[in-house]
Amino acid sequence: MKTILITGAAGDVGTHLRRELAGKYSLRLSDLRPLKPAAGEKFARADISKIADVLRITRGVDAIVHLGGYSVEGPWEGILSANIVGCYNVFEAARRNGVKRILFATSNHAVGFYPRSQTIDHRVAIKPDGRYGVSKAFGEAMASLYADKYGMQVFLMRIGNVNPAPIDKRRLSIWLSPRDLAQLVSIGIEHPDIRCEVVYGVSRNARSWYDNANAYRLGYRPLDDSEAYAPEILAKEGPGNAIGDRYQGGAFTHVEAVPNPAPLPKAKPAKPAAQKAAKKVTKKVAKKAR
Ligand code: 15L
Repeated sequence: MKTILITGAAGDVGTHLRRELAGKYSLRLSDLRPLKPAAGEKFARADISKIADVLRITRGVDAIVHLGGYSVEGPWEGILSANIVGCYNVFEAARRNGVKRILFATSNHAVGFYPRSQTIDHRVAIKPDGRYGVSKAFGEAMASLYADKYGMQVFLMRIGNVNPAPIDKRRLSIWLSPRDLAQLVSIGIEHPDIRCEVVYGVSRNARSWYDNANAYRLGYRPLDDSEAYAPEILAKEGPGNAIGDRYQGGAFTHVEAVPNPAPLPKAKPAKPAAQKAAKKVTKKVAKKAR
C-alpha cells in the first residue's frame, strides 16, 4: 500500500479526502491545526513555512497531496508565508527526500479573471484574480520547474469548490463532489504517465466553464453534476455584483479578502498596524463576499 502525505489535512478538502481515501492508502497527515488521526492514519503537526518541518513530514512517502496553505483571498503576509514560502518548501523538501510525485491543489482562482462567457482548457495562460490566485500560479510554476529540472511528476488540480453539494450559482459551474475529488486524486497518484499535468478539479457540471479534456484523457470520469441542485440554488440566489458576475472567480475579482472557511492559527504579524488594517478590510468585505 502506498504511503501518501496530505498537507493541510485538517481543512475542508483534506477532511473530505481522508474519508474518501480511507483504506486505499496509508495516510500521513499534516497541518498546523491539531487533528485526531483515524485508524490507518498518522498525524504530524507541521508549519510548512519552516523547511525543517517539511523535511520531517515528507520523509519516506510515495506521493504528496499538497493542500496546505492560505485557502482564500486575504492579506499578503499570510499568503506569502503559507502559499509562497510553504509551497517552495514542499517542492524542495520532496526533491531532497527523493519523493517523485506531488499533487498540488492549485485553484480556479489562478485563472479567475477569464470571463464566464469563455470556456477555458488546461493550456490557457494564467489570469489570477487576486494575491491568492497569484500564489497558486506560483505553485504551478514551481511544479513546472521541478518537473523539467528534477524529473518530478506533478499533477496540478485547479480545484473549483469541494462540498457535498454546490452552495450558490457560481459554484454550480465549479462544484467538485468529494467522490469526484477522490477519483481525480487517485489518478494523480496512480497514473504512470504524469509529468506536469494541469487538470480542472470539477465534477461533470452541465454549467462548467472548463474544457477538462486533459483530465478525461488521463481517465477521469466524474460521477456528479451540479445541475440536479440548480433549481433550489437559483431560487435562493441573492443579488449579484456586476464585476463578480462577469468573471469566473466571482467575488475574488473585486474584494480584498474572502472569509476563510478554515482559518489557520494567526501567524506572528510583522507589524501590528498592518495586521489591524488587514483585519478591518476582512471585516468590511466579508459581508459582500460570496
Ligand atoms: C478556492 O480556491 C478556495 O480554496 C475555496 O475555499 C473556495 O473559495 C473556492 O476557491 C471557490 O472558488 O469557491
